Amino acid sequence: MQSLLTTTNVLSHCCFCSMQCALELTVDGDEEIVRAHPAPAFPVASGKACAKGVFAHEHARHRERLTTPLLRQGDRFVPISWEEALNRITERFRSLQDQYGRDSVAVFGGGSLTNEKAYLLGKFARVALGTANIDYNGRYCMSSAAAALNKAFGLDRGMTVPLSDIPLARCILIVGSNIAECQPTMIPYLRQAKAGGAKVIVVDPRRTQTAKGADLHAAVRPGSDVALMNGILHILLRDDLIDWSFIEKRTLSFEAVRETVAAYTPERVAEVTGVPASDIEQIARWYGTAETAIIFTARGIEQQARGVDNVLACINLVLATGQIGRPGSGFGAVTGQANGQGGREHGMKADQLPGYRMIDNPVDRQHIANVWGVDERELPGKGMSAYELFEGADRGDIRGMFVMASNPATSSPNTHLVKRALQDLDFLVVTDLFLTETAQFADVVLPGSAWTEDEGTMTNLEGRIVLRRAAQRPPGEARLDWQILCELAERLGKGSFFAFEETEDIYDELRRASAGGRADYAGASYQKIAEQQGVFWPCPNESHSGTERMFADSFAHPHGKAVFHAVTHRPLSEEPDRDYPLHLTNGRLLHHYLTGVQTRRTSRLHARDPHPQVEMHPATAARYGVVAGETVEIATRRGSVPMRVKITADMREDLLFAPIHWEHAESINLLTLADLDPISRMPEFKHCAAALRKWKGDSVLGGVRV
Ligand SMILES: Nc1nc2c(c(=O)[nH]1)N[C@H]1C(S)=C(S)[C@@H](COP(=O)(O)OP(=O)(O)OC[C@H]3O[C@@H](n4cnc5c(=O)[nH]c(N)nc54)[C@H](O)[C@@H]3O)O[C@H]1N2
Ligand SMILES: Nc1nc2c(c(=O)[nH]1)N[C@H]1C(S)=C(S)[C@@H](COP(=O)(O)OP(=O)(O)OC[C@H]3O[C@@H](n4cnc5c(=O)[nH]c(N)nc54)[C@H](O)[C@@H]3O)O[C@H]1N2
Ligand code: SF4
Ligand SMILES: [Mo]
Repeated sequence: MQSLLTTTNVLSHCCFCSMQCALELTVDGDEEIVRAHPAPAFPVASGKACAKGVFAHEHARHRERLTTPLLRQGDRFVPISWEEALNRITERFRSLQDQYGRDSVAVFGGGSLTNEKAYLLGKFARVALGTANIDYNGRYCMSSAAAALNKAFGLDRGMTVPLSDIPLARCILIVGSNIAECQPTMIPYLRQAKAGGAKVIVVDPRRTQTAKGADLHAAVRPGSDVALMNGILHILLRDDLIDWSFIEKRTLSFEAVRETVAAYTPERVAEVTGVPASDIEQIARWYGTAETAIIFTARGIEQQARGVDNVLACINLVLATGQIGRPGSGFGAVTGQANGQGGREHGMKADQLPGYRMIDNPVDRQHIANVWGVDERELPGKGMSAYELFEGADRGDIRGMFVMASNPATSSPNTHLVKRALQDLDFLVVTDLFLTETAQFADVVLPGSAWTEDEGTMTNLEGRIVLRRAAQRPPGEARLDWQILCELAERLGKGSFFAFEETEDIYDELRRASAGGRADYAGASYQKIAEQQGVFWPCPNESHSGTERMFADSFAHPHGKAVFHAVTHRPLSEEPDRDYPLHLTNGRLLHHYLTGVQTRRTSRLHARDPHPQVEMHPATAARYGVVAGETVEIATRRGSVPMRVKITADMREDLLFAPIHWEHAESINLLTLADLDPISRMPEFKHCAAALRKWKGDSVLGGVRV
């Protein structure tokens, strides 16, 4: 009873997906979270949360939580003091930079960091270390969407409309996005739209939970989405379902697109995509005649070496029909990580400074140099992108690395190279909650802070900045991430640039740094965020309440117009052939999150899916003579992984699907391909050619030999 009397409720937001559902955490006198439930009054998920969110506080107090700094000694880690850890890191980074140059030490961040921490990590790289080389896991996530949005609209805010616009749409086209498992609390908005008469179309080679709720599912052949979108536009032109006045007044370069799509007849597109011509006609009719419409894309089409083209093909449909900038009409590249939106705005990206300023733009550089109080000439230039950092380490150009809140040994493509590169580094520091697969390569591991321990802001998939309050202190000697960065900066002789007392100080500096930039947070104070239940950026000043819907009157390019881009269908980097006859794709399961470091440590989530299973159609299983539960070998040109078989009729017969949530020998990235998109540098995660073989090794239980 005692603890009940002393409990307090803290308003927080889930640490996992981009919905950022509000959670009320009930904390007792010992700082234990005794209850977590969806906050009823917060607008985003209106009193809902999925199981991941409700149990998310469990991993923060898991017995394997890192509670002291660790130092590698041979094959073991031994606990050391903070003093020793920080001194050692400072000395090693300094000596590497003296010997090999400033850019030889790289920083790698993550999209689960708050805006404050993401901003600080960027400043830490550029000011404390003075290195050009910082990038983050969002390169593997939102980079193709970001590049396409910038090219077409001049600005990358994932969704141009708020979630509350979804029920106003009369047609919703979802391409390569499995909302039902990845943003489950968004489903009620789709249901409301359907109840209002909207047609929902899902384009996915698998009949996902999202597709099952749709009016039409197009089981597209992997990698053929550009052909499908061009085919739809071909029909819209043929049937004059085009908004000519919008094209004329608000866009540029339509003519080249018109010429390109002329060749994409329904018959030809049906052949390339495997989607029946009658379905292509139906999609075009529904999208082209709807009064209001939204297109959503996600990683299914973006995580390809032609990911930018894929998104541009979808945006061409939006612009040709003028379905943007009005209530219920817009485009959304559905952001993935908790702070996947904010994380890409404030300077963790190799080519960007805070507020979406560009690091190679002299005016942008000067603004940030003024806010930081440094000489503009001292700011480094553009660095290497995520996968390229590991290629750089493999070559010996990168000698030291500081990783915070990411597990790239598991989440990068073709991890054979990445692990070799991590192994070869002269000095690796990893700041995490757990001893991840990446941390196991480290020289020093630092115990950082969990989502329940950090105050700070996150920007959700709508562009809504929300405020998460701290509910407990880090366990043992674990420290708040931002304080670790400030301590290290101090030892690197740059303490005066990192003299922050609390997270709000960091945020207020971020607001100044972003002021006048494209992602402008200047007017979105903590107080306003709390009062308004989130603020949509851009919010340029104190009297501005934020921008829910983008591009009502003009786009963000200097000329104010949106730009069409003609794109053509091209084959995948690795199409199936005689040796590797199947497509291998991968993605998410409802109850796990990314490399599974957090969700596999939550008993009720882990129990749902303790090991990965490779999914295939019954006809595929029959063809290879395999049965459900049997262990098979999935082989690609990079390697092979044993996995148990799951049989489901909800997918194409030419496809295997494996989940991404496991490390070490169970990780799908031992098989994936690292071809990069020429513009976004996004790897071709989603597809490679694979062979399915009978497992000849030892008996395997979910990938673990017994
Ligand atoms: N439960 C859960 N939720 C999450 C996450 C998680 O790990 N677990 N992660 C979060 C993050 S970081 C992200 S980025 C998002 C990802 O969210 P999504 O992108 O929606 O998730 P994925 O499962 O990776 O891929 C989506 C779909 O793409 C399909 N696909 C594969 N190839 C193609 C193709 O060529 N064309 C088309 N049209 N579709 C294709 C796959 O079959 C899959 O159903 O989810 C976020 N939410
Ligand atoms: N094959 C394939 N590979 C993929 C994808 C795919 O679809 N297919 N998806 C890609 C995508 S979209 C993404 S986003 C990446 C994600 O790739 P990762 O960044 O590797 O993903 P996580 O598993 O979330 O790793 C985050 C780590 O940070 C820790 N952490 C979480 N919060 C904090 C914090 O506040 N502070 C500190 N210090 N640590 C924290 C967690 O314990 C965890 O170990 O994976 C990519 N890789
Ligand atoms: S994982 Fe996403 S949908 Fe589930 S509670 Fe967290 S933010 Fe909400
Ligand atoms: Mo992601």
